[in-house]
Amino acid sequence: MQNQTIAAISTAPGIGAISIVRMSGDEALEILSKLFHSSHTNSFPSHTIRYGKIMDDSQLIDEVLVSYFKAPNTFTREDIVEINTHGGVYIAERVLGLCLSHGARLAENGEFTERAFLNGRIDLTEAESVLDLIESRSELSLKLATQGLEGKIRDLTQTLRNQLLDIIAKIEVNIDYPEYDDVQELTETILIPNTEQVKKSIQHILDQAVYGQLIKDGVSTAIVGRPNVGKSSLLNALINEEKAIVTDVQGTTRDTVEGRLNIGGVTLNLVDTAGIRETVDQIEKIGIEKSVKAIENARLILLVIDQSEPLQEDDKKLLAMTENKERIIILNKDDLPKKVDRTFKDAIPISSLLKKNLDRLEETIHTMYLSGYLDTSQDVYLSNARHVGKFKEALTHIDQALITARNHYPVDMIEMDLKEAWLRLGEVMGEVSDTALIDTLFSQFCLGK
Ligand SMILES: Nc1nc2c(ncn2[C@@H]2O[C@H](COP(=O)(O)OP(=O)(O)OP(=O)(O)O)[C@@H](O)[C@H]2O)c(=O)[nH]1
Ligand SMILES: [Mg+2]
Repeated sequence: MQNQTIAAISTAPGIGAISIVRMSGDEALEILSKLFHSSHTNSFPSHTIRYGKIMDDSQLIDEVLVSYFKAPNTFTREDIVEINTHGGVYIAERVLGLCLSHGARLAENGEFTERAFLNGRIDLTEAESVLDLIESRSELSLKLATQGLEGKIRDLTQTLRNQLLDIIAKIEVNIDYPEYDDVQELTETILIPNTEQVKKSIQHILDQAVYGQLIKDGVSTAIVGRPNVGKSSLLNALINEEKAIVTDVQGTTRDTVEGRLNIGGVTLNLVDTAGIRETVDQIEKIGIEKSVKAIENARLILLVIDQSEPLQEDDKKLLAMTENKERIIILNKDDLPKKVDRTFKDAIPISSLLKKNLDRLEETIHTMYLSGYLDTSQDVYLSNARHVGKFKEALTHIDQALITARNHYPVDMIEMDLKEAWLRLGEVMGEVSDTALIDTLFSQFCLGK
């Protein structure tokens, strides 16, 4: 079935220098001809730009530049027309309205990219990388997104699939011509070692993906401690903004306060929490429950201790509560005389008030999550949760295949799991006809993308 021509405003809403109305589909040029008046509309060579006027009957709407890209060398592999209007919400909407009244349909979120995928211009990993590219917030997350865009995730996945296919082919030959191959020998010398090789590669990719996901999603970090130790002061000092209220009243912070910090490519998603202590105050109690939840949900805990006071029961409780988590102990108020009666290994003395020694804290966090791990010029990092999920599923099937092989079950049983693994990896690139999945994925895009 022929696709209807779609249209949307592709630039961000609001006032800007230019806005772009984009159309994709067989009728794009024909629709354009009904609203675009130019001194040479009779010929519009592909991949060129024309100056002209957008007219609604005899009314001039705007002076514009129009680019025309003829299929198939276009983003969607369909004809594409892009009308560059003057920036402004109303003008762009007016031009879009004209496109729609002359036969285009309003595009859905991500529909241009979805067409690029459906028409085979890009695979799913590349389409998802477009989204990651748009959402990237640091140099490193941008690098990861471009890895996907360059097709590196596809190539990596395809290599593994070919290796699996090779093993499957050997099994097929054995099933078809059992007289030529000794099953025992085939299993011992080829199936098990080759499958183990694939397993090792997938395992390595999944180990690396932990860093990829960290870069993409950031480290969820909770700032915790008993009241008045300076948690909110620390949040404010780190993000350089007076975001959380700071007072010398115990129990100032009642609700969690969030902030974001980029430390050399590692994004910290910070949550400042209510000070934890025994209390009868109803509101404070709710805040404290939220703090406990924040501790559970966080990957990294910044446990703040006021080193100008002796250690208190509430401090001890928090030390015990966070013992098994990734944690940095922070000895705050280092500008005051030291009264804390215990030493802590690897604790970092700081002063949130004077912003003293924060660089050491940041260095520690950076080393914890990045140093030595990421080399985007050498390795490909999965950062997309869907890809990681599919790789994990593939690994489960490969493990099962190995168990079957080691137990000397018939080779077609090994093959079943290897095929499943091969299919799961295919799903990474979108080799599925699951339209619900595809629709959900592309709906995350903005309109006009
Ligand atoms: N001298 C000194 N005072 C500090 C420092 N950090 C915070 N304070 C003071 O300690 C008091 C409490 O600070 P907050 O940041 O509100 O403490 P909190 O841990 O968020 O407190 P709650 O929200 O009540 O749990 C304020 O008066 C701050 O100015 C520091 O490094 N040195
Ligand atoms: Mg506070």
